[in-house]
Amino acid sequence: MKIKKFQAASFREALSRVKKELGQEAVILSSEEIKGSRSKVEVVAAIEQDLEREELFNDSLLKTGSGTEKEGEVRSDKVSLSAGRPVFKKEPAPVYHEQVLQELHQLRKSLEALKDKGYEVSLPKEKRRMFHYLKDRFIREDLSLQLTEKAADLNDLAGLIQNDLEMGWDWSERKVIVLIGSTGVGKTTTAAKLCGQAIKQNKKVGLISLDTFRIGAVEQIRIYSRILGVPLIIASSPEEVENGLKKLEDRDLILIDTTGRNPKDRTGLNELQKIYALGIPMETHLLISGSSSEPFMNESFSHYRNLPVNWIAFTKMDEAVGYGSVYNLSVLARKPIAYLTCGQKVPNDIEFCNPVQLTDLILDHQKLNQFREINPTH
Ligand SMILES: Nc1nc2c(ncn2[C@@H]2O[C@H](COP(=O)(O)OP(=O)(O)OP(=O)(O)O)[C@@H](O)[C@H]2O)c(=O)[nH]1
Ligand SMILES: [Mg+2]
Repeated sequence: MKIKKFQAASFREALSRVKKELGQEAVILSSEEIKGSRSKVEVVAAIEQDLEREELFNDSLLKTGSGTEKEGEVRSDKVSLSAGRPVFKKEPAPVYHEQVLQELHQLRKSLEALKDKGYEVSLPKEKRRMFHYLKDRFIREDLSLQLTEKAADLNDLAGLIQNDLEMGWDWSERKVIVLIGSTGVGKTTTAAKLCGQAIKQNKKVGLISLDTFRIGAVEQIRIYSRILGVPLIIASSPEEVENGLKKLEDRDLILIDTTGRNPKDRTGLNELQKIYALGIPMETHLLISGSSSEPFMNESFSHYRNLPVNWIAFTKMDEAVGYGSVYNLSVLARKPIAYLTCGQKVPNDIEFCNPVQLTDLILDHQKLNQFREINPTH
């Protein structure tokens, strides 16, 4: 690329000189007005490689010996004769040369980066700010964009998120709840927490455990049933579940704890299908760990999506990096959120918050521990 600076009395004159010297293909890199007693304009123009190559080729015909230019030097158009051989007069490179090249390089890099970001470029400044605000809170790009398009300003975002969040789980009527979810997500602990909270509200509670698979699982739930003073039935078949439910007929709330399975393993699903085949009215809570990665959350949801999931509950929110994934999953799965669990303590570490409070947590307005100080469940 050849770059040259032109000064003239007017832009028109400068441009015609650029065309004359560098040709029609020349591009203008910068232009500015120079104030003074007689105002002038300065135009920096460049011409692409081909012409340069052509010139080099022509020059090389004139050159003798090795005579290539050192860095920082440019060829002059003027040729003089020295010892009968034509040589170029070397002139120091104009200061702007390196700078302009660097700026061009930077400009190209920025343009490429912007091109990669696609739609982001087309967002006005304020919208771009909203988009990044949401993305920084782990809300998916496509959902962030949707919210950004709908919102007039940052304050609008909270309202939009609240509207998208379906919540409001309650236990005003008698319920049989099946807790399902991947291994170690917190099913047994959550069953115990729900029992404890229900007891606080003077409800009669019962526990059924289907987990005879994992070593120690029966022992774990037995300890909880003993501490909470709740009847426990261990069932290893659908018939035993049916019989267990009959025995617990006088209970306001019955929690069925199930075996945790790897979301890639379908065996667990078949066992659960048999329980649903009993035709007994049950409510299913799919537990998803808020501390797991978003792809894992999505996989866990997909694994159980063919079961009659009524509610999603997010566990281990105390270990979560952000709450955006809670919004992402509930919107994409189109399932309401029952509650969040936020620690290992039974029965206190469970929150039955509403969309306004959850939105505050998602948007990071209120940290979880502050929220818990303001809204003690105990
Ligand atoms: N930090 C944190 N830990 C939790 C929470 N809920 C449960 N845990 C812990 O997670 C671990 C697994 O909990 P469990 O209740 O046994 O999980 P599970 O889903 O029943 O496990 P499996 O039956 O083996 O599938 C235990 O150490 C719990 O104390 C929570 O909300 N926050
Ligand atoms: Mg368990």
